Amino acid sequence: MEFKYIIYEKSEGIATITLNRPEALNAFNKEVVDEVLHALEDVKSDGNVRVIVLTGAGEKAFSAGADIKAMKGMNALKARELSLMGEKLCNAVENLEKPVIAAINGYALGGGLEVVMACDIRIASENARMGQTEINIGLIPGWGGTQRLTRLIGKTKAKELVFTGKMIDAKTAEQLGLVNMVVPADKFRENVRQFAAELASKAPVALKVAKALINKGADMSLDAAISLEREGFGVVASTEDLQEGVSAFMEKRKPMFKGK
Ligand code: CO8
Repeated sequence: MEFKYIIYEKSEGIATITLNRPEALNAFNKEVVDEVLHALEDVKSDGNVRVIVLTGAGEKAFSAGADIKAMKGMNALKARELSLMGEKLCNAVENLEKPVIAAINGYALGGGLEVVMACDIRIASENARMGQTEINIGLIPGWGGTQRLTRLIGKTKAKELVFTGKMIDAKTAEQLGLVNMVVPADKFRENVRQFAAELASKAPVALKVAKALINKGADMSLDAAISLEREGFGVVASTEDLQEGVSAFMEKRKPMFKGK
């Protein structure tokens, strides 16, 4: 597929998907969502890809959310369609069996923040600004924001952000536990690359099972989730990569994991 609204690159086990509609601050329309979903399908079937970085083109925005201009005259059916579209995207990111890093290079607002929250790791540039700003245009988050935000930072702060629609800076987002780390703007791409490379060097099956356990287990009873962990542990323990990890430890060398 020819991509028009994203840049899709793969190198050294890292696939980078760059939202590329800077004239609209990388706002999501149907075409952007379709292209990201296509790239995620490719990532799924490419055994060489170990980790995905999702980011925005330009210095200004990761994404300013769903395309507001496409909402003019929107009826209930169209709104439902738009909501489903974002839900599909967020679920595809969350359920992908490889880690996804959100590299937040600027604004992540509305649907932009909702996509960020579906990622596994969030790295923000110091000049990033985040918010569930939908209330300012008379809307609510419709791509899982009320739920994922609450699960990430708790009801108290989630209500404050959703009710006021205010933007917060990267440091505040880090203090709230919304992002993993904040890095200087001039070292942003380099730091994201280093973090991605670190994840790409880990055992893929272990990463895949750990991601599924943390995501699924968070919505289960502790007892059921721990049982699930036991089963997952059994699967990971049966991989060739575990034997490689043990051998590498004993031979005092770096392990070379193959995802088997
Ligand atoms: N959609 C479409 N175009 C956008 C969007 C957007 N979300 N955000 C910015 N743009 C466009 C602007 O219209 C402008 O284009 P033009 O030059 O043609 O007028 C261009 O991008 C640059 O933007 P600004 O001139 O506004 O840049 P500023 O630096 O002055 O301001 C802001 C930057 C503060 C980020 C400002 O653009 C802004 O507030 N944007 C809107 C952010 C927002 O509210 N996002 C939430 C959207 S709603 C949503 O995501 C809901 C998801 C769930 C949907 C469920 C469906 C029912």
